[in-house]
Amino acid sequence: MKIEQYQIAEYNNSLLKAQERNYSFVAEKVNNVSAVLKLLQEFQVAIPSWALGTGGTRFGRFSGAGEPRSLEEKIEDVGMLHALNQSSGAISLHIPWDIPDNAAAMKALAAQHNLRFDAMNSNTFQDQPGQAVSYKYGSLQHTDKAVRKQAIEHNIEVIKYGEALGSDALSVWLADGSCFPGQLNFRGAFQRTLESLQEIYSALPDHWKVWVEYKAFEPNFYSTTVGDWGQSLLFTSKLGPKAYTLVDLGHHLPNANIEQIVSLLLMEGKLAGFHFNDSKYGDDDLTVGSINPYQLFLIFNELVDGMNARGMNHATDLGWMIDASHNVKDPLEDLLQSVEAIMIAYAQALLVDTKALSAAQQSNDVVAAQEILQQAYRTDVRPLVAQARMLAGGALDPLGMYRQQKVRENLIKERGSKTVATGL
Ligand code: PSV
Ligand code: MN
Ligand code: MN
Repeated sequence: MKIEQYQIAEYNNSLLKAQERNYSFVAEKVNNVSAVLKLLQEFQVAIPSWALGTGGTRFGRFSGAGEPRSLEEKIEDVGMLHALNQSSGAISLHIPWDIPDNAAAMKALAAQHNLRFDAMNSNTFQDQPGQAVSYKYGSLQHTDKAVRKQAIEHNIEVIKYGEALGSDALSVWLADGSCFPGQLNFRGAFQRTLESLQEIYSALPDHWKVWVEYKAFEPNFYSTTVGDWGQSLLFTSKLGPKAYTLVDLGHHLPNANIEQIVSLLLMEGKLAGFHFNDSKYGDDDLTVGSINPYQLFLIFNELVDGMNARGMNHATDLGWMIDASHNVKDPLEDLLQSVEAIMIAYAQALLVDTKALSAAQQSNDVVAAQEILQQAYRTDVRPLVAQARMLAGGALDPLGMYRQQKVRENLIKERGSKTVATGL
């Protein structure tokens, strides 16, 4: 299923009048609107290969129909999303869920769809068939050297796959931890994990980075060895300049002030980037912006402010990725919604009057500071985002066009109704 440029142009024509009206209404209130449009067009969010199929819960998985049966089909799905929104120009692979057997061919296929390969994700949280030793009691932290060695070698293998694909980052999330008090010596687990990470670090090619993702709980429910940003920062500081801390929005304890964490990691030059999702209770992996869009805006506000202060390129200097998966939605529709929510939050953050905010902060005008942020947040920036997308060659309303083109129905015809994509 491919969406052609002429179809997008035709679709946009049907919406153009309304778009022009809505766009001019918001554009006249924005200073330097062309700079905002340019930043929006440059911003790209990577799609995880494991989010293209229906996600499971630990109680069951209700597979959707027309799911991608191979990595090729996953790349095609992301290519289709990118054609629609022009903001999903990268794919992130999880090994061994999506092993690129023929890396050159995969790279060529991705390039045909204007996609690049984002960070590579290793998996030492599941045992694979034929594996010599088990990760039941952890991987890089394990008390048995043979398990640690197996996990280190797996990560090095993932780097090799990534090199062949043109990726430049390894993303490590560890399920390591403990389920009961007394099960683990915390310092011992930390030291062993650090030594293992150091071996992986020393296998990184020159221009590569390693991202250490933290998570408060699950699957371990008493302690997690990389449990919060402090522990991740401790690892990444000890590892060296190629190591950064990855923030997954769903990996905090309830009500954590994620925007403050982001601000300080950025200040220290240790922020790797994001796994975007949303949550109400835990690592819910819900659609970005579906539960707490104000928090997402506040995070982007810190990002824009912090990245500008450090002279960073918004589009390329951090890793932007979605990490969500759904049991009840069409995964492609869900991804379109997530990317849209990210673009909206980013656009709102670009509208913040930073000079006025800084003055309000300086004079402790609390009310003015709040008003300035909310003024940006309460602006309906959707026509701005749509305008940027149309200028880049995308559809004014990607989800609307997806439905109009009956993409899912066509994928079911092509692939069948009983397909199950690899992933969790
Ligand atoms: C773990 O909850 C996580 O967020 C990590 O990023 C994994 O790689 C991913 O989810 C797998 O779904
Ligand atoms: Mn994640
Ligand atoms: Mn997660």
